[in-house]
Amino acid sequence: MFKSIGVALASLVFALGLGASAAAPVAAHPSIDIVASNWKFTPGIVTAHLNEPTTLRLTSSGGVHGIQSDELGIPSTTIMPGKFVTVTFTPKKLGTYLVHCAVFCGAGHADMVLTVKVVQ
Ligand SMILES: [Cu+2]
Repeated sequence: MFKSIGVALASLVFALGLGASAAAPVAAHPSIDIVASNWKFTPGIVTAHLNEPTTLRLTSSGGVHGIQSDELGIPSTTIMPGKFVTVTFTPKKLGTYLVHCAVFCGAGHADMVLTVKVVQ
């Protein structure tokens, strides 16, 4: 008796879980997690779609970094260790954009680049 209730509950929770994950892509626009560190972004290359909002969820695993791009419409955003900051932008022009780290972070700062590919 108790066993069958447990199984029924487990299947219900499982079904609800599937329902939620199946609905998520329809409800929200793309979100990409990016980890900044000394001295790179991981992933280093991300893809966004023309005229579609994309959210970047940024955090740092070491050091304070930042991004900013007038061309992509990304406002100046500081990335702090252990915290998440989100920025949403809508690219208006196709192309490959090099977004340099916007906060001086030491020896590798000049080479710290996030590549954003804007595709159709
Ligand atoms: Cu930097």
